[in-house]
Amino acid sequence: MVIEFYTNDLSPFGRGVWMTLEALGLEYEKKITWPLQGDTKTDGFAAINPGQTIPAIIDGSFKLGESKAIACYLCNAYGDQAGESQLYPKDPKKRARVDMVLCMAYSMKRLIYLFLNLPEVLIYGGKTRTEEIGKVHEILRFIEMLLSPSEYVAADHLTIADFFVYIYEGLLAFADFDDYSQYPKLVAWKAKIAKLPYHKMTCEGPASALKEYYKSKLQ
Ligand SMILES: N[C@@H](CCC(=O)N[C@@H](CS)C(=O)NCC(=O)O)C(=O)O
Repeated sequence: MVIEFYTNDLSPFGRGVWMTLEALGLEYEKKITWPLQGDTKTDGFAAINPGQTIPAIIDGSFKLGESKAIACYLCNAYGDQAGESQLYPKDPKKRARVDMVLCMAYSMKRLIYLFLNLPEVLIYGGKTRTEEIGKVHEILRFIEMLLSPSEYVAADHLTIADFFVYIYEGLLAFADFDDYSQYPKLVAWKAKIAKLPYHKMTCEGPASALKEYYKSKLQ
């Protein structure tokens, strides 16, 4: 069965699901959806995701929204058959660690959005909030700490938590942030994620397209 995947390539949240679909080798059909053009505000879309945001999926008769819930569901439903059960480990303690980092990823995203002044810049134009740079370093210090006991953010192997943390942290490139001298583990981890076979498609092109758009809207 082909999974219907409501997203657009620029959505960081959608890209976390996109990486998961690719990591699991699932068949999916992208249904390109533009929130700013009102695509998520229709009754039809609300029936798929009452939260009226992308990403969302339809898998057979099952409809689901919220990027992290979708990534967890895909692993639960298809991880074993894909031979990728470690992406969202079943062991309660290992899984709890992935869940913890997924929850924390939301706070990271919030502070990175604060610094980049998103989504305001994209919608109305505006400036990067450079005065919030201290918050950025707090996040980077935190990721470095997550990477201290293990090579990945939530385990000693790749999990879906890596996808979301990687995508959110990568948004800092919009502001040409490159002050990574205090974060060697983070730099090594990013290089490993960048070698994933689906990285180019799900991360490189989409992130640089959104960066270009962000920069075009800066005032
Ligand atoms: N917590 C949600 C956030 C999703 C989200 O904000 N998506 C944006 C696009 S990148 C959206 O659909 N915004 C439309 C809106 O907020 O009305 C998730 O992780 O799925």
